Amino acid sequence: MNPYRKDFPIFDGNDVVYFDNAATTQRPRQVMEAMRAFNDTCNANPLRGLYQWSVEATEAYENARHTVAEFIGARWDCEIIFTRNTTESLNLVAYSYAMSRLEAGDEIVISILEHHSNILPWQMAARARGARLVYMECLPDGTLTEEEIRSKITDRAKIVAIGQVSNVMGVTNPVRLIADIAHEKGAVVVVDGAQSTPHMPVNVQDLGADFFAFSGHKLMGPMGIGVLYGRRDLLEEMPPFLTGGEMIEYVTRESATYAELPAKFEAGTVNAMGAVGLEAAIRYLQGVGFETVMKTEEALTARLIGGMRKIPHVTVYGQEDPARHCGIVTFNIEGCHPHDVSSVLDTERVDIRAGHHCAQPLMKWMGVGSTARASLYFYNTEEEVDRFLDVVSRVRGWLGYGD
Ligand code: C6P
Repeated sequence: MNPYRKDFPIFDGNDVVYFDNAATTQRPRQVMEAMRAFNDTCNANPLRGLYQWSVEATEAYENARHTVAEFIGARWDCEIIFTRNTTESLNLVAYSYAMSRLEAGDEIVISILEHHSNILPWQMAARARGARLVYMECLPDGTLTEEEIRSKITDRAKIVAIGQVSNVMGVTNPVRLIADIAHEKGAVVVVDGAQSTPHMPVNVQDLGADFFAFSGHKLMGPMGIGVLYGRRDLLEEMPPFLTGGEMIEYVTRESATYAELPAKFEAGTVNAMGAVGLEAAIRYLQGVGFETVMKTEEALTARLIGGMRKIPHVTVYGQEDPARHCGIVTFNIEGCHPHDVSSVLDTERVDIRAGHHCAQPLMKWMGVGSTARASLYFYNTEEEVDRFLDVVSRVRGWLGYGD
């Protein structure tokens, strides 16, 4: 039995197979306990009050920032901006950095593998500034080649925005190589770490990321807390994204000066309890250890993909090597709409995602309208994989096919 399962109350007393971890992960007791402790001992508006509860709430919030900074290898705590999620983090960069820096004719380079959250903010900025959005195309298995990367990142590139792990293919992109090439051309590098941070050690400096975004809820933290890492010198020069309370230094009737980092980018009352929950999730993940996370996921993914390959009429997308899936297995069953596949699986309490996975340009490139997707985490088990395979092997029968 998986030794971590007992930490997750949601798995108690039911036999749900939860394979939608790329959408959101389950939370261990320890995360809820940390949030409860905040709630029960020092809940007050942080960064404002001069009384004890507010001071303690501020301390808890800033400790969480420090933990996040260490977790992803930031040099300074003030390089960590708390947001709602990856989507908001990427929008912050687009609205603040791109909108203030881009000029007509500049290029923003992204890849065809991107999630809508790493496409739409750049479409918006490109449209507003007269810049061009350029796509790096991948091979059929989701790989970006060095040749393709070099051919698309030219002297005109000012921003290169890349997902570290694709939420559809599960492939890990060569972020360091992309960053080196982008920096040679004078572009900044924005990394969407939504699908990588929960599964592998991340160091923003080793990656060469100028900005790095991720969401708490995908690594066992609460929903509504996310992170933007930004290089200090860049953040210092950028205009605020949202304005209002707590992000100011001084306000007159007509104008305002802004607070120093990170407050400049955290307008309004912050999600301190969410940050505390995220910190607890990071501590929990560190307790499990990435070696265990990766080894467990790799073994489960190999079992799952190996089983899928034996089932007739099933197409698995992405790389041959299960180790290169980051626990994400996207598939289709011939003749069956992915929504039907998901509904049939649901009747057996097997939870997967079906649809376009917020990656419609990639779906179009793959030549499909939608797919089904199973996504694993280290708390899943071999028994669950076997149950999933058993149900998948019976889907066509359920839907009326004879074979
Ligand atoms: N992908 C999935 O099922 P938010 O919603 O802001 O926390 O994360 C957005 C996001 C950004 N980039 C990538 C690569 C992602 O996978 C996601 C979220 C979920 O695949 C929900 S669509």
